[in-house]
Amino acid sequence: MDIANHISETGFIFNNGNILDLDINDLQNWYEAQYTARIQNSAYSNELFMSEAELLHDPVCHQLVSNIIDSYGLSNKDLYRLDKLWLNTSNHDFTKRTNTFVDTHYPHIDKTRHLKVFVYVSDVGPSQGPFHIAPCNPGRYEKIRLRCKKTKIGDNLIPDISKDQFISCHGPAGSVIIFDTNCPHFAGLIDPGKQRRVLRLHFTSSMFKLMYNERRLRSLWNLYGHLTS
Ligand SMILES: O=C(O)CCC(=O)C(=O)O
Ligand SMILES: [Fe+2]
Repeated sequence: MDIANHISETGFIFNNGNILDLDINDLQNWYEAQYTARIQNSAYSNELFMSEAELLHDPVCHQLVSNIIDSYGLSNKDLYRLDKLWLNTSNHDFTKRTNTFVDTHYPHIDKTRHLKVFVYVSDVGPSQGPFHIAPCNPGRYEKIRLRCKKTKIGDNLIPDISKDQFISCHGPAGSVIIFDTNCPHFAGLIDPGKQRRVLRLHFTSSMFKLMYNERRLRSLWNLYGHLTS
């Protein structure tokens, strides 16, 4: 599949099901162990940032990320380069939080553009806050994004888009979503008592015209870059 072409036309891919043939039990155990052990020390309330060292040296992490990159052809230096990996657990209370720069539960584009890959680690039904996206040519929103101010709250919200343009991506653990953050998207609401676990990978691109941590990109590239080509 030519991922760059596909993304530039419709902005996203949703593979409902365990497309990467992951051992879901292993994945969930690994996720839980990482998350439980370290979330207290995380700078973020519901997510854990995997460091460059972990991406380079944790064997489970490495195998998983390699599998994703390889399966989708995400190792073309001129197109996409791995930047970050997050473990994200959202729940109902988190939905009610305030005072964030972007409320992810409203249709928005991201101020910092990425290609994001979500791998659902838990089953995500309609009541577990499925990711929603309005398919589009991501170029369409680039002007709007470039007008956004880093410090201004809400200027990346896209309010004038009807809810029925959004696709609700619900699916079992292992389902994969890949999207350009220039397509309007939002996180669905989570019912009380339910949680949603997602692995989130961020890829940068020279097309996105941004400053990145070149040193980190380079070391990750050295490990993951050769995979598909
Ligand atoms: O968690 C979600 O479903 C969406 C989060 C979001 O807006 C993002 O990752 O850019
Ligand atoms: Fe977003």
